[in-house]
Amino acid sequence: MSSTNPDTEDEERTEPKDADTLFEEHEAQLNELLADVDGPEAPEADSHLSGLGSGVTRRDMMKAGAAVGVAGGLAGCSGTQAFGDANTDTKNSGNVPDHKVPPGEHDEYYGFWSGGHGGDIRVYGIPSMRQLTRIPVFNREGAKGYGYDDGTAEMLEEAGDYTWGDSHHPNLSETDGKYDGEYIFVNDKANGRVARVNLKYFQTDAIVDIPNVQSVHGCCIQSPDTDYVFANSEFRTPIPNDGRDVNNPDEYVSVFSALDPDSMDVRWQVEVDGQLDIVDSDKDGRWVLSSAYNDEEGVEVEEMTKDDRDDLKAFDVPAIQELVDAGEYEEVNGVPVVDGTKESPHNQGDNPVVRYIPTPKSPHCVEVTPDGNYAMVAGKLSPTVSIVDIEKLATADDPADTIVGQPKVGLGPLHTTYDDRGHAYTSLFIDSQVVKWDIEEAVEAEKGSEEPILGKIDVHYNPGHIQAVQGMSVEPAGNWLVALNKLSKDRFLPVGPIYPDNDQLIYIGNDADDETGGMELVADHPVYPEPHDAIFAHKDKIEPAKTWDREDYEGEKEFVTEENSRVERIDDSTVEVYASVKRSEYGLRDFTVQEGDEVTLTVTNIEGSQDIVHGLALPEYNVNLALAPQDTRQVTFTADKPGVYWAYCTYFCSALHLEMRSRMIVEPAD
Ligand code: RUQ
Ligand code: CUA
Repeated sequence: MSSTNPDTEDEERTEPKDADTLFEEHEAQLNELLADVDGPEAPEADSHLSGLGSGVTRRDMMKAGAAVGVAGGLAGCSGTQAFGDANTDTKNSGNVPDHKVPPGEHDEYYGFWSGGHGGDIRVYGIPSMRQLTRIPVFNREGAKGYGYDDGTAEMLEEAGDYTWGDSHHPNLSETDGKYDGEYIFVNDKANGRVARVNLKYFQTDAIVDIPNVQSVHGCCIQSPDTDYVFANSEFRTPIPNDGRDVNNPDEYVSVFSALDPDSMDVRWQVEVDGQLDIVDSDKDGRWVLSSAYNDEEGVEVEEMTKDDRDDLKAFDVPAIQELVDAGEYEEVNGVPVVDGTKESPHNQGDNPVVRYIPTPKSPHCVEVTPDGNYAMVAGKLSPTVSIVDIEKLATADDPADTIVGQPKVGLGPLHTTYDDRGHAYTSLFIDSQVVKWDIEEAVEAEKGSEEPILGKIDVHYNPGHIQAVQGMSVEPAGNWLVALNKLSKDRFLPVGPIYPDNDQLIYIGNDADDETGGMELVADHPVYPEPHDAIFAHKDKIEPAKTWDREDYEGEKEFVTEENSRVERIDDSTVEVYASVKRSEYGLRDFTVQEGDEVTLTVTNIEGSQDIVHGLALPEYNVNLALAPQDTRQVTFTADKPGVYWAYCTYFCSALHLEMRSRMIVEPAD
């Protein structure tokens, strides 16, 4: 480990390490961490990667894939023979409904994927896995004019004016624990923000930059009625992070934030000991649980992974709300911050507001079962999943007693999802598998038992999140599951050194007494980097608008008709231009402004027909509006370059689309 710390920098600079050395070092580091992990037997290698030679297990593939790539073995080979029989891992029992949706027909479910450091949300149909659209959130997006009109540009500006974000966890709003189709809430890991997407228009309508927080990782809504949105700060920092305590990591903190879903204001925060990672809510609005992988409060990887246990934090939300109402907090950067550390007076006695529950080892996820009885915390560096009995949170004397089961599932367990028949499915990052297990059996079995395991299926490769249809709501559908695999290695035509991920569709509607427990892999889907999580809802739960409803912006923006298209000079240097748009003309065939004018363009698509979208682009002025039927957008810019500028339509809207233009004439100042 190198460090910029001067007293550790006396190592002499030598030749760069070769690929094999780097690979061996990573392997050694992981092996050391896993040294006392008594995991289940390593699964066999995948036949696709048979070029690796015998003796290489699936578990080694995280490593082997990298080494082979460097050696040119797989990445460089031509033809497909080297991969063996490409279909060996796709068995078909004949009991799997067709995942291909015929032309003209619709999918049964919506899937909302986070876009990772692309910053967007992607919308897919399930089971076809066809991409239906993308919703820009933290990113600017030319195709939807997002970040270019005044409304979205100001929203992004007020939320910190970053040009990107890292979206990880999309959450659908709920009523009675069921998806109500109103909103998606999603985190920005990069800049400590949370955004709201309005599902009437599939459009981001709010972004909040959370004070006292550098990175938001875990993000969830409160079940059953979305009374709060919760956000975990993953990176510990001083608060306020204004230069104090920079060299004093003991003083850094993580906070748990509660947001109002309507105003998107931060209502309160709770400071904790240790760290916070992923979060999920119980099903009746009392407990919210956050996992942690760095309760060591380390700043370097060796420190972060030192201990065998990290504490799951269970927040008693109504009790915390009472403290806030009673003024029991300190205000930091305008936000009430409640002391939730172990030493806090609020955590003494029989009813601590934050319970600290030790879970093994550097765990990652926490996911609550559809019936609300349990929360699963997967071990990551432990081969187990810890089952927390949510009812016991209020009563157990020893927090450790809330863990009522701990099946041994495999190596690198990360995330868990659920069907409608009492089964849990956990992704195994290191083993590159999905494991299916029985929840009640796991509660009854000895801790560390493999008995509750019903089957495992190979995935390709290294799954992070897995998600089953509606598995996070009270209405799991129990038919389709997607494994969001981080690496695709040999699965697709090579596209250069940044590979697509591989989202694999698995049918889970059958229970069978076989190797996979009835799970069947049905399709591979390359995905653009890098989704982290997804959430799926039945199509009947989402009711998007087909055209804009002008009442939704009445009083804010004028609905510009053909008749009132006009140029209004406000003063010497300010001009307002109003134009309607329809096939195939703008309400103004040209408009003239003076060099140096500040111009505000207000444009309305007056059409009522669905799917007739127009654009308004102004070359060299960075103007790019997308106008759905009945929508109005505004853009403000300074006309600082004299000349003729052809405003044109960006959406191919009619046979006269190319002719659909207007001229902006900027007369030179004399
Ligand atoms: S992450 S692979 Cu949810 Cu950001 Cu787990
Ligand atoms: Cu309007 Cu093309």
